[in-house]
Amino acid sequence: MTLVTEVRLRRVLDSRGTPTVEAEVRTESGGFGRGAAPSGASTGEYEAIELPAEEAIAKARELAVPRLEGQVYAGDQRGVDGALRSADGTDDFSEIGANSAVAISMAAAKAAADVLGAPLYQHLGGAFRGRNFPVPLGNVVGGGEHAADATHIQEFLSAPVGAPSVADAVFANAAVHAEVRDLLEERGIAAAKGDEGAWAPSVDDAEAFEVVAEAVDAVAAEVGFEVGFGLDVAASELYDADDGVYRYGEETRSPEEQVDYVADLVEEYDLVYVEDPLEEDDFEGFADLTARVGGRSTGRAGPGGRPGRGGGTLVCGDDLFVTNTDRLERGIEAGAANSILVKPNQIGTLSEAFDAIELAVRNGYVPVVSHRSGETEDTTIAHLAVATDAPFIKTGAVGGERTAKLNELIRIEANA
Ligand code: 2PG
Ligand code: MG
Repeated sequence: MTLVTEVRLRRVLDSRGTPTVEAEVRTESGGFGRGAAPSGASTGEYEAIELPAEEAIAKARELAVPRLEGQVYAGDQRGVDGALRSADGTDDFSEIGANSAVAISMAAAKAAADVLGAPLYQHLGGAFRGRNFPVPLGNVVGGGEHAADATHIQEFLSAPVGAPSVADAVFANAAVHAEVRDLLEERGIAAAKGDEGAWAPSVDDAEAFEVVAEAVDAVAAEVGFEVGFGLDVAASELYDADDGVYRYGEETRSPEEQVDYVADLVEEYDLVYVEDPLEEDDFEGFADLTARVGGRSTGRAGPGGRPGRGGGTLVCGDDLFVTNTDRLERGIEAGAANSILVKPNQIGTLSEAFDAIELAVRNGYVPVVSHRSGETEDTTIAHLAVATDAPFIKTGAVGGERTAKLNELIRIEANA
């Protein structure tokens, strides 16, 4: 029934106005699915390779489509993803492009769900999923590679860990975003928005901490549940490998100082979450920081007692792990981090993103499903988070390509 009969590929726009790959998959029984690849700006060195959209499409048409049409079943996700792997023939999808691969992988999953007449999360996760929803981490202030002349730390994330529902959490993040705007205005600071819709004021990181701390406290008092905050330091972008230091403008920090700095921030602001606090090759530094803050006792209550929602600070590897099970295994051995960011396009297929999540959960690492800074209206990651019971999702706070995912979560929760 789900035999793939047609795979179409085209260029569409992403949220930065850059061409990206969109795939459509049709099946024998009339099933239809469409998926579009996101794209990073602060990409990890070890990510699967994104090719220019036109090239990725040409290569996928030549090498992958003939191995899919009439050959594989959309309902057999591993079959589809295995065909993509063998069509490509490299470790990093440099032949057909991880952007073509992930678009096709997601489109096939949606086509299979269409044949079933079931929501995507149910097809991916099974009949018993759909009861737990991720806490959305909402980017409210940011800089780094996502905005010029703004903070050095890439993302300040609102984390409504006490929200009774995903809808409450989504609205709390939007309220923090609005509160930040008001607080900046009071301080006479003008702010444009960065790539993910976060405010990108020309302030130093210390001032951003003040503003975000005040904003989350104000919103927590208003909504009556705990709203914490977290960071994506995106430290690989700050790291100067020649000199072995992290550069915050004029200021520099040695790797040891960087660990101290982040540990102090965690204590001072009771941070829920810290992503990429160190550069992508520093497994040891990650292990040091995790030993210091990963098991902190915060007295934070986790709704439903779900792992990762209560207790210590999450130290999350994004560029460190790149959704890659080999790198995650290395991290597990080293005790580096206690959480992994999961971005399907970093590895190229949904099957491998699932594998990373399963390996993480088996080893007590908290998976955080994530968008990219360049996004489309595609909502697959919302379903992926529900399908895998992921305790967190990072997908922005405002902006159409972000609200596409957030509103999808609200719908899934309402219909579950
Ligand atoms: C990150 C992501 C998403 P980018 O670093 O986590 O926020 O950014 O997609 O630019 O890598
Ligand atoms: Mg990151």
